[in-house]
Amino acid sequence: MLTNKRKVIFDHDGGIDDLLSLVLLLTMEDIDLLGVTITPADCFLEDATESTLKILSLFQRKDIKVAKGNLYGVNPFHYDWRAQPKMVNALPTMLATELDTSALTSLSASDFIIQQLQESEDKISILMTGPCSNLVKALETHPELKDKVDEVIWMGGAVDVKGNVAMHNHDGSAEWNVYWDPYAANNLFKMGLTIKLVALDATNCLPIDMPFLKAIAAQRDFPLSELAGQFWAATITSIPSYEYTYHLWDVMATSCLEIDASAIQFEKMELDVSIQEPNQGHTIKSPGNGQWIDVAVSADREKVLDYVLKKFRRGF
Ligand code: AGV
Ligand code: CA
Repeated sequence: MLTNKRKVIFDHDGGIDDLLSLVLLLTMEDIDLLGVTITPADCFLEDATESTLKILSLFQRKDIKVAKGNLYGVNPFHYDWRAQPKMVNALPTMLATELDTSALTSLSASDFIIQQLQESEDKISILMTGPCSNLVKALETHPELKDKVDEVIWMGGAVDVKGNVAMHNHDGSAEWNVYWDPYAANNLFKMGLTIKLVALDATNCLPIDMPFLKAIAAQRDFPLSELAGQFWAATITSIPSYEYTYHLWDVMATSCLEIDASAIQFEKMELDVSIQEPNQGHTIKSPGNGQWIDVAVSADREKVLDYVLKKFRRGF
């Protein structure tokens, strides 16, 4: 289909805000979503595949292909986090939606990315809200396809703030999407791509708290708000210490595709990724030695909130 819309592949890892990012993406009129690839990171693969297919069905977008990832990082997510998305599939709207697997491709996520980049005449942007393993594998095996990548928008990293990894052998400096596969992230930052990194530095201002849930609940007559309120409610039992509190992480990264540029502030930084203990996965400033990356350093809380609330005032 000939279109002037911006072409996007969405790679997510099945978490609750990953799935809400898919919902948000499907409301964007100027985006041509070519496919959804799944990283089995902050989820179990079959749960995330089911939720993804059902969300596409709810939007009548079964034409969008879905590819499952087969790569696993060295630092697995906590199993109780990986089980969170099971709640999503148990919600009435999801249970009442029939599972249709016809949009599933037999290609792995990285092979699907390769195929799309090879076949497209236009450049493609990659939005990633989980670890970056699928994209990195695709570009390692086909380096010539780097030129086909327009921009990478990645929810990941923590630069001038502490991270959200709390493990025995870690100093707490890393963000989980980078930590899961730090080797892939280290390679990603050496590929010379144009990268927008939506780091904890910016997302910290938007925790999923009661006032936020109340604001969504107040507009629950709109089907998207009803669904989003239920999805986010499932995150509220996260132990309320910083490392565990849920934030508007992936949704903020996704919003970068259309939100007013004044809502999220970016700064160019030269970054590298540590692959060693005790700060494995830390996105470190590395003057003279790293890759220049546009890092989201802060966000206008009200503008992002208004945007999200407005976008969810509609049906499927
Ligand atoms: O570090 C944020 C990333 C986001 O992509 N994920 C969750 C989001 O999808 C990992 C994560 C950090 N803390 C978490 C996470 C928590 N308390 N529960 C589940 N996932
Ligand atoms: Ca995620």
